[in-house]
Amino acid sequence: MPQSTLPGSAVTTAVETALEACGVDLATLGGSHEARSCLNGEVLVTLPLATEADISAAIGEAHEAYLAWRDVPAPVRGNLVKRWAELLQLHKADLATIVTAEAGKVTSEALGEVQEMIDICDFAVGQSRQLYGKTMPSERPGHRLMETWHPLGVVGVISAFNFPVAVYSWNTALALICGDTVVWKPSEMTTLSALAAHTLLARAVADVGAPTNVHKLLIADRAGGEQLVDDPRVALISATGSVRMGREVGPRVAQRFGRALLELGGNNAAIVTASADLDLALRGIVFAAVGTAGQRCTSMRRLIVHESVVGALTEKLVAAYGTLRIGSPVAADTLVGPIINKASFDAMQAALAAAVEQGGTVLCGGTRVLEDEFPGAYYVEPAIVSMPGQTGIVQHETFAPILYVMTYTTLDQALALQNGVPQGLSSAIFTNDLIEAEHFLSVGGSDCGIANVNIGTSGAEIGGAFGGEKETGGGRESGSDSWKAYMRQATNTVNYSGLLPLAQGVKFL
Ligand code: UN1
Repeated sequence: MPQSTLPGSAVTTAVETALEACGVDLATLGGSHEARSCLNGEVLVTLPLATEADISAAIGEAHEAYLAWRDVPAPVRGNLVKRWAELLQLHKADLATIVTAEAGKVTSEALGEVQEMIDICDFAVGQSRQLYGKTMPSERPGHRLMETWHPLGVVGVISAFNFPVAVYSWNTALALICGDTVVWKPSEMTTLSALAAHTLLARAVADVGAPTNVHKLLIADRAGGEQLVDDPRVALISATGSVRMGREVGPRVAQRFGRALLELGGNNAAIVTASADLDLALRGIVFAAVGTAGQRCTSMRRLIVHESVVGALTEKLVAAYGTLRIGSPVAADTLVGPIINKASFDAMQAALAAAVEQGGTVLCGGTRVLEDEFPGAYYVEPAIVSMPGQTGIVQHETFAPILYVMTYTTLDQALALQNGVPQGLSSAIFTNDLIEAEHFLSVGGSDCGIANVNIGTSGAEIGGAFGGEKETGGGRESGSDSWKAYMRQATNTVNYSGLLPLAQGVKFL
């Protein structure tokens, strides 16, 4: 159901007001980079692009700052993140306005994204008092064996357009409390969201008196990203994006023996069993498949349904898709905003054509709407496609709202389909059968980094570790003990015996 009440160039005014509220001085902007709104395709603001020399200088300054910051006690470092959270809370609506304008998220999801930043800051502040190392019993008398965790250095963060600020904040909040400094290259499609989040952090830095350069923002193109990846002064590259991007970043960082934390593509599925509560499943599926216009890493792309309920469920789904309000993400009742750009739209159309060619049937959606009103923006009806099997296009992550539906007879078949793709980020099962649920979570069940029961594939809380296996890249960010990725571990043996017994009973001298 397309809606045509879009704000037009009022978007630009709203973004300028929000940027100023966050502390950005608009007079200092201007340059060759055009920050656009995907709501209408308009240029919002222009920004200067960092040159090779700027990038090198930024990394150098961040490294200098690291040498001072690592000596600040971790709980004191936590004060910086605590202040950042306060400013994010104060400017939650401003930052959400900019996220909506650039990435097209509906207001509730944009506010949720900023809330996710505040949540990880809270988590990181607590973590700043819990950078625990273990003490182990030594095999030698009069010896102490223990481990300590030390800051790592400069962390390079490369982030994607779909979560323009939250995923970056997972990395930054933890890196800062761990004693690292951060150089951030955001997506070129969401540079204003980045500028606002960075400015709020710069204000927090000033407020608590932390070193100015603990955090640097690079508005840079692809070559700038490559420079960051290749610079040996950057200890860890944490990159979110496509598998194609990860295939380049991983080996380049490994080549110089740097560390990489990769969060790449997903091809997330839900299994719906015969015992599932179909109304609950319906809501979980629609949010996961359609939320953020199908542009989350965790978006549901495949539905594996027991043959006995597939008819009833697809009927409900097609009916629900028919009521989705598509249009201005700032209108209170909109659920589906625009997708990011023409390339995404073209990829979606190509995927739908391939699916039909491979025997699929489009049950609903796939059409562009509001084209006359907004020729420079891409509003699409989310699509559901019934597929006879899982070869071809279903193996690929298309970053757009397409849900492929397949059927199964036995749970083993369902699990084989669930795991039978190259990616391994998120997964779900809808069931009221304890045995099915436990099978899904067991070692022979889902092979993904995230496996949920009676919840969709997206919308994870920050408290758990976030990331996935196989082509998703293996990295873990956000909660649990992900902080360890941002530190180096040292093992210490202290001998207070006055003798020199050797381990493993070795006799020497
Ligand atoms: C992403 O899409 O890269 O679980 C991150 C979710 C969000 C984070 C998604 N909390 O959907």
